[in-house]
Amino acid sequence: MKRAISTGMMTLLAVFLTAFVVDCSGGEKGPTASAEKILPGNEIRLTHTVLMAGLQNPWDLAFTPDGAMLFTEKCRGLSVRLADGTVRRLFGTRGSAVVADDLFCQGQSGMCGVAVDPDFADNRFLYVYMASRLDKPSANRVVRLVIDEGYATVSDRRDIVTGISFKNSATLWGRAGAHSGGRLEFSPADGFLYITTGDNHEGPLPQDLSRLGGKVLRVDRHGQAASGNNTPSGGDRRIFTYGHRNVQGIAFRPVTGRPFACEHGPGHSDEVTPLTAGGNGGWDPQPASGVSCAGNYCGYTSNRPDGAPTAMTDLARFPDAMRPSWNNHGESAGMGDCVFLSGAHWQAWDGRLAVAFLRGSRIELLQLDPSGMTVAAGAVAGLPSQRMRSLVQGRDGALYVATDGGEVWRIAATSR
Ligand SMILES: [Ca+2]
Repeated sequence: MKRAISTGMMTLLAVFLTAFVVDCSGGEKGPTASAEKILPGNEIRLTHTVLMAGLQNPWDLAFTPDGAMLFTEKCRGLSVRLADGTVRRLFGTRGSAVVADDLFCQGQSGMCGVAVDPDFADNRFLYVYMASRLDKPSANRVVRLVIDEGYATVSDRRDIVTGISFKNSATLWGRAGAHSGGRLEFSPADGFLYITTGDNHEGPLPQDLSRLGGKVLRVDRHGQAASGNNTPSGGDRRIFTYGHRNVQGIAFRPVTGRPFACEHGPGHSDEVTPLTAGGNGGWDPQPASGVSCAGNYCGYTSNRPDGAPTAMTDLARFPDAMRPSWNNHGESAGMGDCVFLSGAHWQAWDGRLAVAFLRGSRIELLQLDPSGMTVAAGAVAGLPSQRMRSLVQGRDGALYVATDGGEVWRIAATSR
């Protein structure tokens, strides 16, 4: 199932954008919105291959140095696809080499992120983010596993971060299991594991520094707080950034190594944000004094007496909040995962941030200035319209995509 996409189809579509956050609150003004710019049109030939199909809600992908592809399915668990196409179920529900009795699947939660240790060749460590009944009440956790040389099974389970906030009951705002975050990525720059979490539809959670929801966590391979997190005084030292809604992707900019969070918005904004250790993302869905919100959660209404929508980055409440690089104000396209394209084979796209959308069913490419602000953006044309869940650049330099429709794609740039 391979086909070349014609050169003409791969031109980038012009889109509108503003480069800086516009303060939706009507309070303090953020940086001035820039004139929209258009990503310079350039034609890159891509080859789109459907590598796998028929999966059940594939959620994340990760590659080992020797070319095996690990993938998760939300309600089944972790599997591996070897270079010769052999697929083995490793860890999860019945039928896996190792059954995880505590794993459960509910709403947006289940077996989510997967990551490969930077020293995998020596230690064979893998990591998954999963909903577990071992916590009371149930919660998300990060589990480390050792995979054997033959990619047949896993062993030596060690749960390195437990008690990551989980929504255990349905509310007016959505089902149980909502807003769990779930991405795992090791930074190639600092070697630490970054874990993204979500706000669980709980108003106080993102700004609560004693709990792990609505955060980006940064830990070592044993789950201990990384050095340099700069967590505000009194907070859980594993917290790298806080004040997030539901971070679905984290990507590390080539050369600088700076982490960027890609965050699912509440109906009016998705956001991409360059992160700073100890930074506040500015999401605070708890009601202000005199404001009432169902379930004490103002994420879809207003947390302000003047009725303005709760801002993804509330510069009125938090003037020092981290500024987003990109915000699609007028649309919530359901931002998913993101990754920087890297390598000369990507031609003009080298160094751009690829962002996947769920409801938007597309990949957007962002061009950033040296400070990390988006100066131009455009959608990749010519791809099938599917909800895109995971974006990973493989060790072969190609872009791999997992879709909610159950497919894994390989997208490669071909020479002109
Ligand atoms: Ca924000």
